[in-house]
Amino acid sequence: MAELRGALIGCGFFAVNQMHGWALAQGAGIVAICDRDPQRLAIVGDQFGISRRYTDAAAMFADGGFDFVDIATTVQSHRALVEMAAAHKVPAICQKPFAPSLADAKAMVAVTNAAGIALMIHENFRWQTPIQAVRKVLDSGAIGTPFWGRFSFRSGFDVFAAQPYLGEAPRFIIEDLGIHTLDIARYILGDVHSLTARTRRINPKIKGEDVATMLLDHDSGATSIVDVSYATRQETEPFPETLIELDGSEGTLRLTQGYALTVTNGDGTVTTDVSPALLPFASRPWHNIQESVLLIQQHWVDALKAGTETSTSGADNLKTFALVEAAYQSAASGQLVEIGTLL
Ligand code: NAD
Ligand code: 89V
Repeated sequence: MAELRGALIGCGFFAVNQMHGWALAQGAGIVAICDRDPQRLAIVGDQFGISRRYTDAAAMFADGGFDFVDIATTVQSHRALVEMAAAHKVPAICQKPFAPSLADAKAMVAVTNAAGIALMIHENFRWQTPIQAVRKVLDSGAIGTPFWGRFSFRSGFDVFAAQPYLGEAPRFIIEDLGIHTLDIARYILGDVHSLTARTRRINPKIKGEDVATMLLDHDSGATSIVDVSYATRQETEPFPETLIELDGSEGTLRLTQGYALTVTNGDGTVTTDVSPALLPFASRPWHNIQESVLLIQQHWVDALKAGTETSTSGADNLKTFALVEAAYQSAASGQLVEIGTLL
């Protein structure tokens, strides 16, 4: 099959990683880019040698000539751009967070279903090499049936330097980062039927919460804790590592700082290095995230060619996004939230 032609909308901070990913992905390439900021358009267009450049997404869709669109803008524009893609019957990838609200996200799934086009949310954290390694251990049966888990991301890294908008939003860590951690919890322990959350703001310079602790009841019967913080200073800064603890009927698994995966069961204890690759365009400490960008984009190309549903399709990601909404509701009310009432 011929190389798939992609168009990318939003040439900001993170899109540079996506453009590098497209340059390395097999079977697809970017032929057109769009950003309403001409400066960003010029920087990314020149860096990646893209001559078709637009400041208006509607004009780019009208001209056409691409097989999919990669939406790398911030959340406010996601629904309008996905609706534009659906109107032109162009399969779409949309960055997380899915949408400003669960109602918007549901409408985006409905409009793409009605148009018969694929929608994938760029929820890349489950594609990280250490997270895939955890999944493989579970699938091998080495720890039996998991009954308890902890998914933890605690950092003091200054994320506001590269993404200043994160300090301005009334919702911060759950919507921006916890969304990834909640998705990993779903990916590893399965869907969730109820959630309880507590939040705090420690950094007085930002508007939203920067600490959250969530208790998840999974359909499988497992219980997990998802805890995230950007107010945690440690001797060795772990950004952007997600640390995982799983207890199972036959053993335990620990993914610890430095990408070490330790499995203990009746056969003893084995520790494996599950570090991500340092891709040619990548830089530490972001390389874990950067590699997962290439992996999710390759997954999109392969699925689009095969006509199969992606791992983080719109329909799948609604279930992660519902956990985000539930966490804010629970933190506000102090009560447990049943996920079924939201979906
Ligand atoms: P950014 O503000 O640096 O870039 C967004 C760009 O989109 C800007 O250049 C802006 O001009 C452009 N834009 C906005 N609306 C537009 C529209 N309607 N038409 C054309 N251009 C438009 O933001 P960022 O930090 O690159 O984040 C972008 C998205 O990526 C966010 O949703 C963020 O949450 C997500 N993100 C994901 C990861 C990840 O690992 N998956 C990491 C960082 C950021
Ligand atoms: O992955 C993200 O969405 C980023 C960061 C890791 C900084 O939270 O915004």
